[in-house]
Amino acid sequence: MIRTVATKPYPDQKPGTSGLRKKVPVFQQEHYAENFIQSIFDALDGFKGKTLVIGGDGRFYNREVIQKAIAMAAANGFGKVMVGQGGILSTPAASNIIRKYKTFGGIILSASHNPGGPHEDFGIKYNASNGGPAPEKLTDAIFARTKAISSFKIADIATVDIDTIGTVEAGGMTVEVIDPVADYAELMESLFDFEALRRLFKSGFRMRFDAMHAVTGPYAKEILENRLGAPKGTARNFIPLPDFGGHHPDPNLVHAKHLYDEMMGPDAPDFGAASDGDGDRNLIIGKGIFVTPSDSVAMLAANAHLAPGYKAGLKGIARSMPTSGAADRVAEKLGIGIYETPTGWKFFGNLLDAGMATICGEESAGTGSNHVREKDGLWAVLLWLNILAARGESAREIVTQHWATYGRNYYSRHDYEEIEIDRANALVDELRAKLGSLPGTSVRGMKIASADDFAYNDPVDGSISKNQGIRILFDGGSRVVFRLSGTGTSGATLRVYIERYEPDNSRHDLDTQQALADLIAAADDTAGIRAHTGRAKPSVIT
Ligand code: VG1
Ligand code: CO
Repeated sequence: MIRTVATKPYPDQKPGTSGLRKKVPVFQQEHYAENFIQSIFDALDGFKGKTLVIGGDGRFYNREVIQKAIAMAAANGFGKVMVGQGGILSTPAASNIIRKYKTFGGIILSASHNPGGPHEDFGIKYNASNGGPAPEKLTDAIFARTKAISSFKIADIATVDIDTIGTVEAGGMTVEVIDPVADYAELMESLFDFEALRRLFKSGFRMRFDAMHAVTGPYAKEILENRLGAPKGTARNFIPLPDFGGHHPDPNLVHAKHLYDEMMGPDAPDFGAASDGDGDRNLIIGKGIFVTPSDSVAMLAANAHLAPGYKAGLKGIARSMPTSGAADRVAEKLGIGIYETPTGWKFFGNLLDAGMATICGEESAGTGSNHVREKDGLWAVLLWLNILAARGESAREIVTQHWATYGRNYYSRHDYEEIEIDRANALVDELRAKLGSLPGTSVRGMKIASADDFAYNDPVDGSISKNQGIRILFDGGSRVVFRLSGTGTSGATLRVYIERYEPDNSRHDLDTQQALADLIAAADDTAGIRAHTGRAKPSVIT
């Protein structure tokens, strides 16, 4: 039986950088999840009888919302849902399933790298039939709907067994529970030289992959250990836990410090990597050398042709605006297009669909390609491995040679987390108001060449996205970028992105923070970070 349940809107269901993210207790309010899911369905057209993919990163409240989503999909007229066994689907795996089985779209339950548990974060995002995050037009429509919603539809069905692979009927709809790993592993096998990788591990190559008790555990175990023959224990923390073992599943130098320390230590393995809550981010650390995500995009693009899936070369490279310009130099050398988009993977979708870009990346540890429409943590790790195997060199050699060829973009991001929303807005408003007066003036002896608030004009559909981050560009190409996070769940997070290009090969081994010290000071002078936030230093430096 289908019930129509009366409800009242919640005013705060605005999808951020990737979907709606809130604390679990917020999601547990009566009809909160139902309202948002119904708003997604109401914003969509033409899905009657079609297939919806549902999965999540296994965090607390995942199973409950999956049951709601199944019952609501049935009531709203979907013909079928495909659910990852145990409710598990990494974000890139979900994207692949949507594309491979030509489904209508998918609902992914995740708050990515944010912590999980009864008092931590939860999230819902919708991906369209191309497998990518809902474009802005759709998220705007969903948000508009959340403000007007007055009822939702749900089928009265018993709890569906999502732990047994197979097909059942529920509320007049087919529910297929699928192996979350198989299709993804097959896709990876089609892109990379698994034979060469098997030989690499057989030769004694040692690696650590830290799944951080999040969704990539089963994927890494199957691909690295079972299919590629890496020794047992290569994948660590590989069992997804609802609270990620009490840690932030954020593969950065703060939350994956243990991996960093191991990779810098005397008995470091050859290669270290980690992924985040939903499996779309990657951390790459070679023996004794950390690879910044911005550099990683550039290095993967420069070497991608060594992997079978990319041997024909790249069509173009796309990077988010705050990501360093290292990839631009590679694109220039390859003679291919380079595109600068706002933060968030949804902006890459059109470029990938139009065949204008093959590899995309963000400074926030997201890298991916046209194989799916999401960033893909394990994909980046496997491409690195393929390049290491093909070149027969260490990560350190590859990185330092890259800098010698292209120069080095020193890069760092400073995050000021959980600051008061009013104070964060005041900082941005003040900065925005003086943008016009900055060009031509000097800070710390550096002349400002231009200052603006980034607007993106999508070359494919002509849509314009404004206010995507304040950029201050100095003579010589150094820059500082300011923007407020769209994924946080408490207070505001100010992100300050700092970049300086160093062509001189003899100056490529400086400490990053020291190399950027004058720009860091200039950022504070210009934006009054300390005065506005009341913080003497950032909460996280990457
Ligand atoms: C952050 C990152 C952004 C990334 C987004 C989603 O957004 O900066 O690059 O696309 O997270 O990543 P924000 O608005 O907080 O800066 V994930 O791994 O959360 O899907
Ligand atoms: Co993520």
